[in-house]
Amino acid sequence: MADLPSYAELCERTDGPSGSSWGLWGADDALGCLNLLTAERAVRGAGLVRRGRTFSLNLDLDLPEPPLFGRRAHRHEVTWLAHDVGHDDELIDWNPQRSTQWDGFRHIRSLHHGFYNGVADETHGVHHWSRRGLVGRGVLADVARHRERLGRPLQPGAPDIIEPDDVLECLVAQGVEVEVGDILLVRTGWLDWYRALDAGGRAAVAAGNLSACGLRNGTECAAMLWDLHVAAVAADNPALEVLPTTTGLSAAARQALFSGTADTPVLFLHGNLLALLGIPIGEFFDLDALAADCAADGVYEFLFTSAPLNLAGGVASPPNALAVK
Ligand code: UVW
Repeated sequence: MADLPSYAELCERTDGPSGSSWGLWGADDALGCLNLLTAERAVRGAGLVRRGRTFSLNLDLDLPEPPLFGRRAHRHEVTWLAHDVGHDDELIDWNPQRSTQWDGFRHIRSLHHGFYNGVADETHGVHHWSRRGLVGRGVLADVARHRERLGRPLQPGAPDIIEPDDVLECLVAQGVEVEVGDILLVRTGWLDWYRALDAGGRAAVAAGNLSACGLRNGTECAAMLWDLHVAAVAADNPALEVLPTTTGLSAAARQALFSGTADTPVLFLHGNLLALLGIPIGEFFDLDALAADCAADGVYEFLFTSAPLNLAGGVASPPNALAVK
């Protein structure tokens, strides 16, 4: 896919929604940019393993606690098997989006055009991703460290916007380039900040109208990510994008959003990435140990693997993600 169109070209198309990649991988495609994870790119990723140092990128399933966005806290019950020979597990009321997650293409649609690629809602599901498996080259953009070094530290608990240039300049400062089909991991420092909160602080985060630093909403970061031709993007914060998602919008744009006249992607990065471009979004990825290692050895590229759940029709999944250096 050396000839992938630019985001500007996608905006000019008339044979599908403007700013969409619909049809690029076929009319019935449910993988989106995961199509970029070719066998060659898996080999490229595997070639980056030098020390065998492995980083699990999954949070404890019980975090955040309390859950955010009004999601329910599951119960984990360990039951006894007959004759007390051992145990089974039961997860009751478990929401795969409580903790570290991939948002699948059923999560957010374009109100005007529908779900990714214009295929029926029910044909999507994380089972497609599970059967493919995600293996390739991962790249970390440690924007939190970068901004700190610049003397402009991000404010994790505030609607502090990360601009496309913050990400691009961070990559340059780290001396690493994103290649076509990479999985880009963006560290905002939100999780590090959240972990330092006591129970009262965590309850306040869950109770309020959540504010969190993140990528600029709307189309600018979508354009940047598409033009890098990433296979997927993930961050250590609650939504990848800044929260509230209305941050920085004009009064007219807010009115358009709430009256339903504006389409979701125009205002909401989720809408652009999931519904229009087919770029999976990862949230609550635990990047702190990986980032410390990258800062220590100056190597920001690694083998990335992820095995989502084989959940037919699933909206989201824990990534079961690893980075190996
Ligand atoms: C938002 O959509 C803001 O977050 P999530 O993907 O967790 O639902």
